[in-house]
Amino acid sequence: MDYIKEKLLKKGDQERQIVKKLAKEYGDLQLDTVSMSQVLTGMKGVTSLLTVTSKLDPENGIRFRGYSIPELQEKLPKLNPEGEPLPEGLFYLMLLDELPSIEDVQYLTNEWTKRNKVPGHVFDVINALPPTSKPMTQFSAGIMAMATESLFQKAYREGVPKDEYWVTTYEDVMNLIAQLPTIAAYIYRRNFHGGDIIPPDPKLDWAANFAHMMGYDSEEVYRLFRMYLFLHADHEGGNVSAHTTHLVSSALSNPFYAYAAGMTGLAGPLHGYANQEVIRWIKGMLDEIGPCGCADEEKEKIANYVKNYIAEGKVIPGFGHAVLRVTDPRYTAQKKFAEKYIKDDHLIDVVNCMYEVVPPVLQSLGKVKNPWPNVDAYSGSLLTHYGIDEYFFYTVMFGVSRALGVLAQLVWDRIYALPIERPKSQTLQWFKDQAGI
Ligand code: NMX
Ligand code: MLT
Repeated sequence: MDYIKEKLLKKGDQERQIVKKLAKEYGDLQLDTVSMSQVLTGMKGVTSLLTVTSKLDPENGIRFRGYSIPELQEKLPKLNPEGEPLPEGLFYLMLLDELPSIEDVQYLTNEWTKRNKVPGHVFDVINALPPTSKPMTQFSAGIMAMATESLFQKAYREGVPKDEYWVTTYEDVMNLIAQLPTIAAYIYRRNFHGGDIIPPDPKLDWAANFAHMMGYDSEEVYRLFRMYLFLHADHEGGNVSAHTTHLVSSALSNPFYAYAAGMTGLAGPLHGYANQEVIRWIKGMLDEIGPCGCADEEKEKIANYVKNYIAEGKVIPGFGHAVLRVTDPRYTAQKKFAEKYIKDDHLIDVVNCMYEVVPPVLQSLGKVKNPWPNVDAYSGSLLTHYGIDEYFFYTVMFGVSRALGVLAQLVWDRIYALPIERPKSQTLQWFKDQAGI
């Protein structure tokens, strides 16, 4: 057994007992109340999930196992003291609740390199889709096709005891994370570079290898990918991709099914699709108003464009959030990255200008709970700066990253032996009866 599994076994035994005790001895404890408006506006703020990997505070943003983004940028192992932490380190932290050493991170890099060979039929499934199909369609289909390899599914059919489900879940999770960059890069090269596929380089870390397989081999892009894959990795349990993955796997569907389902949720325009939509939206605006700086008359042009867009019943991608009530710290981290490494970039200037223009317009509507930018407002402009301007692909990159958090959590779902998730629904008559109307 590898040492990560040994640690999980030890920690998992203790925590499983705690979860069992809480459910049994404290089962009647009231944790929250639910209002009519919460049920009818997407269950916002209703505590109903157990997620250990990260926690989101509306005012302070995400903390991964208690650590903020700036703290982790300092504390997680890096290859170069000036660079960005390796996402492997964040996975280790989320999975084990321990800050990793550089050796721990290297262990994961090596494991993922060993496990990164994608079965041939996965590419056949992707190739069966027309190249015009959306990258996220290809990505989720590819992940579904990987389910043939599920060790969890096999073990379940063979009747392994429930307390051991997590062992093969961990194996599936490690294989899935190892292979996602290869699948994503394959889709990228198939769609945008005539199918000229680049094999992985065993000397590179997980993020750099992804950049390499996409065709970008510079320290600058490696650094950007390490940051990108770190920042998008997790956002507690209630976001659509995390919650879907958790829900589907609660039926003991294998991790490949569960993650493919999560990815179909990530593909929605109110969730991860915004990652790509921001750049399409800005380009559309610039086509209409022309190249612009951030002088007063240019800000006015942007504001008018924003207002007209909203008047058509559409949302401004990259702004707003279901939980956050401040500028997303993931946005701030990317802005700092741009300030440190990038000079004179028109698209980034426009993104910075939007920060001044969009929130007051959204505030003026009187209904938007959070007018501030989210993670998606910045990422596309950084990728575009380094030449990765095929914005239709960005949500796939988000999907590679999101695996780190939600799949670490999935291992814990099985360690805790969480049961099938099955909330109660009611009819409209029932809601009317409650209101007495
Ligand atoms: N532009 C225009 N209107 C907005 C925006 C926005 N960016 N954000 C919220 N609103 C509207 C929203 O559509 C709703 O209108 P109505 O009552 O007419 O249906 C109203 O404001 C209240 O919505 P909120 O309660 O503030 O937001 P909610 O929690 O429902 O939704 C988002 C959160 C993130 C879905 C929403 O802010 C949005 O659509 N943002 C743009 C899309 C986006 O950037 N999504 C990415 C989120 C992060 N991620 O990566 O997943
Ligand atoms: C995410 O990263 O999942 C998004 O910010 C959406 C969310 O947290 O609801």
